[in-house]
Amino acid sequence: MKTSRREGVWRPVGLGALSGLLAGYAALATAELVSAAVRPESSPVIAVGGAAIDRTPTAVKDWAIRNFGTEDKLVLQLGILAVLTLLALALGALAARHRRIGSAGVLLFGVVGGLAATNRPDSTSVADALPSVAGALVGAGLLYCLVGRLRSPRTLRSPRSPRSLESPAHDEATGGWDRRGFVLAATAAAAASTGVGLLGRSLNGAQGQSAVASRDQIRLPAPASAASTVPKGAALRVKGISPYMTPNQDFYRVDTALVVPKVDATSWRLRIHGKGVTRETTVSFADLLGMPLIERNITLACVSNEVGGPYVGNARWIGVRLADLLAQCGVRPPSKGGPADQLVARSVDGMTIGSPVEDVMDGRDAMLALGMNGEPLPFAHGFPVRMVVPGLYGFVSACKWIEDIELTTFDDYDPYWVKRDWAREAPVKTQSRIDTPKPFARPQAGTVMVAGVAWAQHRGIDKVEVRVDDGRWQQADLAAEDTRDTWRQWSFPWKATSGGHTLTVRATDRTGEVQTEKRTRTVPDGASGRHSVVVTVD
Ligand SMILES: Nc1nc2c(c(=O)[nH]1)N[C@H]1C(S)=C(S)[C@@H](COP(=O)(O)O)O[C@H]1N2
Ligand SMILES: [Mo]
Repeated sequence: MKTSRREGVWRPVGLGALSGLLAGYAALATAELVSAAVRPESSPVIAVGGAAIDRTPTAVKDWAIRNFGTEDKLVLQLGILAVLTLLALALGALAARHRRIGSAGVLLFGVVGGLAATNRPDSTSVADALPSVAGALVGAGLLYCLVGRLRSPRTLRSPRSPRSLESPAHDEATGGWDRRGFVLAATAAAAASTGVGLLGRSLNGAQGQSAVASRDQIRLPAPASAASTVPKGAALRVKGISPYMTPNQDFYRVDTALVVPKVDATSWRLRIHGKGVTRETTVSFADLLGMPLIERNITLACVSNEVGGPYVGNARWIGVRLADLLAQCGVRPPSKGGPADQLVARSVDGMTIGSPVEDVMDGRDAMLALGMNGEPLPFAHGFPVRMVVPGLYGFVSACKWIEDIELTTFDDYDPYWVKRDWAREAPVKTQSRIDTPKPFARPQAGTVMVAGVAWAQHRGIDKVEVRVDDGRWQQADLAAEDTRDTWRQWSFPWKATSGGHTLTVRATDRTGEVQTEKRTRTVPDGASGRHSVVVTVD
């Protein structure tokens, strides 16, 4: 009992919690400013968020991608902020009782943030720990000072706290604690933090400006080899169907980057090296622009796409044929005696993506893409350069913000997703989706247009069939084919009778394989099964 009275200095816990909140705010603001001097990705929320993404069990990550989609990162950051808020309140309340321990707790979180930042795959320097550590020092110091203003009358009367008796800050008239001093210090801290935080924000934003300027300056030359002209009949005029070409702003985005990397195209370089590379090469963006460019329509799909899901899109890409560039570096595919069977692409944000060298060099239009639907790549889609390989899921082919290509073997190296339960090799599975009617729609009885898309990149789609309830499979009308690397629209005029009905779709690819009804999860190599939609006909 005695000990607790001696150690436990009474201070208002609520004001302690408020001090904790202010300290947390000051810590994050300081970190934001320091991260502008290091790099934006080193700020604690981003670093902890990134570390969380790296460590999230594959099933949970997949669930997050499915449920929050492109918003998954926003949800994660808000979650981290909510946890930090609670921690700040708790540490502040603790500091009201145990000033040193509470303040030390803030320092501990600085260490956690610093470790997270230096352990990210794209971290190359211990400097990445600086924002977290500096933030924590400021936060801990502020908490210590603020809580110091909260002294109770009981403490004053205690003979064991003679220092408090002498404290000139104490003002008995305000109920025992230095209200004026606290309010002044708290207000000053909040104002200073806001200023520091905003300055950090704007400095971090300015760093992206040279990248934005470099993108604005790019004029994509005419391709040496143009894309197929999309046949007239490739795009159906059915309300509610996905447009044949997916506009950039609607194109799905899946990646681990909490801050979209902003790379300046003028200083960007791509290095090609590794096993069997007889002429190691580094190319600039200008070098690529000077090479013969190909333009191709290619449908890209994500392995995390559920049956019927939205993570698939079709775009017109312009870029350099990867096989030609590799051949210039002396690379031979395994079938021609080359020693490397895996091409590992590495991005500026530390992502690693492995593709079979054989696939990349087998004649398909694998490319280093510089443009998407007539403009330089959007930042979110990999500016300045990304890979695109027809027929393979994005996680084994479509490295965005690429900066390095290493020729190696599947035995020697497991890239990012493979370390997290996903397959080494993953060709796209034959899939089809009903875009309209939407689930639980209530169409009128009569002719209802059922329509959607089907894809089996690099094999091609030969047939799409629709089944109503448990009826027989009926052939849908296929839109004209663009290329076998693109998806194909389909439609089916359904004589709908009133009542509840289930519509199911299946596609057959050009190898003759019918889309399986066997349902599998997305992990490890893509979901299989058939898309169904339940509607009620009025
Ligand atoms: N640097 C980087 N590249 C990446 C990824 C990533 O997380 N980081 N995700 C891959 C995955 S899983 C897919 S499906 C495609 C998605 O490309 P998009 O966002 O342009 O649609 O990018 C691939 N390239
Ligand atoms: Mo993906």
